[in-house]
Amino acid sequence: MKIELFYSPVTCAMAPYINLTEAGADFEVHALNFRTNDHLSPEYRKINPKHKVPMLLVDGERLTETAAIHLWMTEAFTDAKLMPTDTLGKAQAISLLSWVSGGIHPYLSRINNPARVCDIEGTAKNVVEHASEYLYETFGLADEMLEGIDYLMGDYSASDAYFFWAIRRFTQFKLDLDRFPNVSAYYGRMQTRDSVQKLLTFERETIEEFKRAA
Ligand SMILES: N[C@@H](CCC(=O)N[C@@H](CS)C(=O)NCC(=O)O)C(=O)O
Repeated sequence: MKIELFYSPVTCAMAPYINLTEAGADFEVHALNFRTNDHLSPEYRKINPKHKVPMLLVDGERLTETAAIHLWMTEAFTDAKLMPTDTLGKAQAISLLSWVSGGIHPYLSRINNPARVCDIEGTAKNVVEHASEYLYETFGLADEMLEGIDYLMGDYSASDAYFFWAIRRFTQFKLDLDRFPNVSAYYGRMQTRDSVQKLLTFERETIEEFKRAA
């Protein structure tokens, strides 16, 4: 089976990178440079009209959306135990992935680029404030969920890599993680995983490569 991951540094495409690594999968990475708008190129739009990452090609078949990508990965690499196997447990795992995808990610995106939500002059600050307030509420929920457990589902599972990305973006936007001691400890715990360290090294190398090519 040929697995190709379309990835860009700092983006949520780090989640499938981490989980493919957790699964011991053999995969090829196509790194897109968002700074030079690789994702908006006609070539990439042809293979992914959504012009987003992550995207997988599995034996040439396209798969987009982080939750679906992880559902596929879980079934393709059963030994990796990326989600529980019982029906309810699997649905709860998808629920967590969907929560990050629909309930957290869009608010991080609007802090990253407020004009995408509203480009009326003078509104950017307000967009960022509303998104931040919402994220503080959401991270409060995550903090409660993580009380007394190491990972979102107790043991490590697919959604942890996606939430890890969200926390990283949260800190990159200078939001205050110290308000959430359980999330903060979890963020540190995630960084002790070999898969996360491998991703962070790969990310650094990719950014260096982009700089050299500029
Ligand atoms: N709903 C998608 C969201 C993916 C997404 O928004 N990816 C961002 C990077 S974190 C992206 O590729 N943005 C580029 C663009 O929107 O043009 C998923 O769950 O995978």
